[in-house]
Amino acid sequence: MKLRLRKTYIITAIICLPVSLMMCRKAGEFPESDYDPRLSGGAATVFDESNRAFSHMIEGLNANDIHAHEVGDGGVEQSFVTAPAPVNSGLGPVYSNVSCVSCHHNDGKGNPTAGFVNSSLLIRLSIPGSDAHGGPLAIPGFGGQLQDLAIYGFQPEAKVNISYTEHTETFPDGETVNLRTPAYTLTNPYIPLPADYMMSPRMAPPFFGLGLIQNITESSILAHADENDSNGDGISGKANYVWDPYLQQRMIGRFGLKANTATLLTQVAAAYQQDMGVTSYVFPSESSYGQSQYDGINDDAEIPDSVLNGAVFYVKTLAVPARRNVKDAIALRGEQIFKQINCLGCHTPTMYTGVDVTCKTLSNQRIHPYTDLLLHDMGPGLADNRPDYLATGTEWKTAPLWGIGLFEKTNGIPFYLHDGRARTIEEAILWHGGEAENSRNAFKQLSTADRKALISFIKSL
Ligand code: HEC
Ligand code: HEC
Ligand SMILES: [Ca+2]
Ligand SMILES: [Ca+2]
Ligand SMILES: [Ca+2]
Repeated sequence: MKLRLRKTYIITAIICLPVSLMMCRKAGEFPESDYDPRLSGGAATVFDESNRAFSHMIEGLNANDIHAHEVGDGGVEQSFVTAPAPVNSGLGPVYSNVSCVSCHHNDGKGNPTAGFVNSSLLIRLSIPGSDAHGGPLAIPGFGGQLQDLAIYGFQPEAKVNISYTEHTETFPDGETVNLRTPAYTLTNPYIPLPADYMMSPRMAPPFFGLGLIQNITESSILAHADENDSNGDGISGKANYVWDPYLQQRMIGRFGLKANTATLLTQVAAAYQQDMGVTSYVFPSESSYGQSQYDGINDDAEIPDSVLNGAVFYVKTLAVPARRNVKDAIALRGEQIFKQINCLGCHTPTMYTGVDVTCKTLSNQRIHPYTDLLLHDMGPGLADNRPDYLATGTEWKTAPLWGIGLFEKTNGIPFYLHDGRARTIEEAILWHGGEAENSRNAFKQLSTADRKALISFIKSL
């Protein structure tokens, strides 16, 4: 393992050195031919196709940073336990899972079950209206997220029941695909739920490349927005703007499936507090604060600042896996089709990062996330009917497609879309509606060979 890792780092270094030397030039000054299409994360790319593909540190960190990354790596793997305990104390009283990686499997995606170890689905909750900052209105007694597990002596807020109904879609060549529509019901609430509650089921997305995402300038995200669809292609992406409770300001949203969080610090601190019931300097109160199950203990942070900061630094500095099969004729044909049927109207292939003075590897990079980080109406089939800041009940952030071809390796059984309903890439595409309806219909009409080519392109990412 060590040996192979060293080899992949050496290869990365050989490839990244000339790239980083070229970095003094401004983005956009490069002729296409200067680029290696494998470098999905620019200098922050790693060459590994194994089940650990999402778990590598970016190059170019100093000794302090490497230490912080390693502290974070340990931290995200730790399972929390009921207080008092000598280590990792403070789970709950109510929670959704016991560690980061039990939801984000192998630093990758999760699976769409609920209420079990290793299940990665959580339910966001609200009632109609919005809070003082334009965000979702929390349900009294439940807050903005459902915790479906509890430590001994406490009751989960409710249990989640998921059932699926299937229907079949047929391609013109006769090949069929089964699509499953999920239905969610909450059972055994610890107190009655209001009649008009709304829920948004969400499955854990991968961790890697997030330092790059954090570093894309706001103006280059807005450059892709087209709220009134002035170019008439049926696609009208818009940015989400959210309240950051730590910085106490309104900011562009980048993280979360509706771009509902602005910074990695808030995202990770909220994961500790809401997903695991673990308090920190960012969120010093338990998720159950103010509820009847609140344990009444005036909590100090249950994790030291170094653990929270380490976890943030860890996800910031995970490298993006390199693209594969870049010279494969079928995949290249698929790339043309991806353009032709306007998948790239939302899945923007190329973005540029700005400057991060603390990290050269994340600065001024040409990257290939295949997302515009914008919100799009995806139609009634994918709707959760729960607004989240500026995102309506039918809008979702374009899912990044980098690394998607490796989900089978990192997850065993891969699951796609915000709630994991899709089991194959074909299923995921067939669920596209709303602004993506034209692309979806064009996909459905492709010849067998073109359809397979498109899928093989996506699997090369
Ligand atoms: C119960 C399962 C669960 C646990 C435990 C969990 N997460 Fe998540 N994570 C999610 C889900 C679901 C989302 C999407 C949230 C949303 O859309 O609001 C997410 C989103 C994220 C994101 C944003 C990714 C992106 O591309 O936008 C980061 C970063 C993250 N989690 C880090 C962590 C860390 C670090 C921990 C441990 C401290 C953790 N998570 C624990 C389920 C989980
Ligand atoms: C209007 C914008 C838009 C267009 C056009 C579009 N997509 Fe998407 N795509 C999205 C959004 C938003 C999601 C996330 C939806 C969700 O999770 O419910 C997504 C999700 C996906 C996923 C699942 C990713 C994952 O990690 O689960 C795949 C695969 C995908 N798109 C491929 C395509 C292909 C191929 C095309 C062209 C046929 C296409 N998309 C066209 C916006 C778009
Ligand atoms: Ca706690
Ligand atoms: Ca709650
Ligand atoms: Ca448009």
